[in-house]
Amino acid sequence: MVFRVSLERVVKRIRELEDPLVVCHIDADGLSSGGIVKKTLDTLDMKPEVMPIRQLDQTTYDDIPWDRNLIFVDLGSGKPEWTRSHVVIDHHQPIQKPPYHFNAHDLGINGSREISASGLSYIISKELIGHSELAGPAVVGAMGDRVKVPLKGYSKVPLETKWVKTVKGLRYYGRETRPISLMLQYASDPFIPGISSERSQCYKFLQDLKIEHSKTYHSLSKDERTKLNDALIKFAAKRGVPVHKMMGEYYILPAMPKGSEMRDANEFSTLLNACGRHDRPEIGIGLVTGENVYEEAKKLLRIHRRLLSRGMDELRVKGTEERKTYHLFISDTIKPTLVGIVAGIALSSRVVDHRKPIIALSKDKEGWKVSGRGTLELLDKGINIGLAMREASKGIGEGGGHDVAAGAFVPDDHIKVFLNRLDLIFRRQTS
Ligand SMILES: [Mn+2]
Repeated sequence: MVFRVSLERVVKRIRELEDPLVVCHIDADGLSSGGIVKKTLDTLDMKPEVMPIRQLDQTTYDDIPWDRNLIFVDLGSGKPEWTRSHVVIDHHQPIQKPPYHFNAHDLGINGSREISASGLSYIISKELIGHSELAGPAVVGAMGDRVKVPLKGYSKVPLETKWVKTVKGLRYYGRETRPISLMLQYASDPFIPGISSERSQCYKFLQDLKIEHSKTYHSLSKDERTKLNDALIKFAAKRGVPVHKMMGEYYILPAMPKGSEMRDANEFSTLLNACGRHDRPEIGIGLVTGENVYEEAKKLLRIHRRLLSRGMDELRVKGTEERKTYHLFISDTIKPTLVGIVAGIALSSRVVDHRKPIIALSKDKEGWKVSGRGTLELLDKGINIGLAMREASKGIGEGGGHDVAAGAFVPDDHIKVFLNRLDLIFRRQTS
């Protein structure tokens, strides 16, 4: 009931808005959501504008035309004092319940693991224009924000359509665009000893199965795919890998071109992230709304990959400082927007010991951008990076995020205290 009432109130409000401006976050979920709302309002001939921003705080406050009719997506709940009279579609922890805020938590949904802003945006879109191809991006945003798979509850609404196909298979990255040899080499979480990060072993493994290594997972015949799945699981089981985490449900966008990142929801989310993190969020919005910007986005993805691999080189050369409960990596060259991804790769590819979380620091103006990453295994042991970041930055900085990936900003003077606090918090979480 709360859900229906809230939905109808927000939808009615959106219809009334003149000359609306959509303000969205620049990550995959933010761009998916922003694109969904934009395209929906385009369809209604409301001619919206979109303004993607890195975050909503003092540093961006002055950029926002507060006298216009604003629709915030994937942000806004944390600043009710600013967004109170505007529409907000968000899944981050709310502080208040203003009338036009459509927030997962107020609707009885666990916003951090069960739905993304893109999922909520799609529900609003469906109410306004019915089911549409925007079901695809709805799932893409969910993958970007690591919503729990199989999707459930309201997150399943896009799955009712022909624009999203639910399939079962290996949960590793690159099923649509990477040669299988590469997909296996980069397979992590769960990590497979003897396959992950072992290039020549991957070739041998495929050769033994008589599977052409340059084919993609999706281009294998059904028989080949079954053969590969079975053999890989058997191999991994012998080496103590939690094999139930290797296979699972994932989502394909069948209307998208074969061989493009846009066909696999996970790969699409990486493509969007590349746009946002390399200062071309409008390209990401264009992908979602169906403009002809794929080649441009691909270029950004290539730059993204190059910078990540340079970041990994720096981490390998410099190494990490070992704290009691975590690895500390202080980067000199990696962009603040990429350092978290590099930290995540280091952990999942076991370049650093996977039994401790990693905290990475990158210099940002008057302070430090902090990124923390964990693994699913660490979550099982009680680690929650998001809560740790929030607690450690209390009174000295700003921090928060998801259980497995989170960040903070801490001024120079306080970074030591912050890092010491993290040690105490992680110890408490696992005791
Ligand atoms: Mn989000």
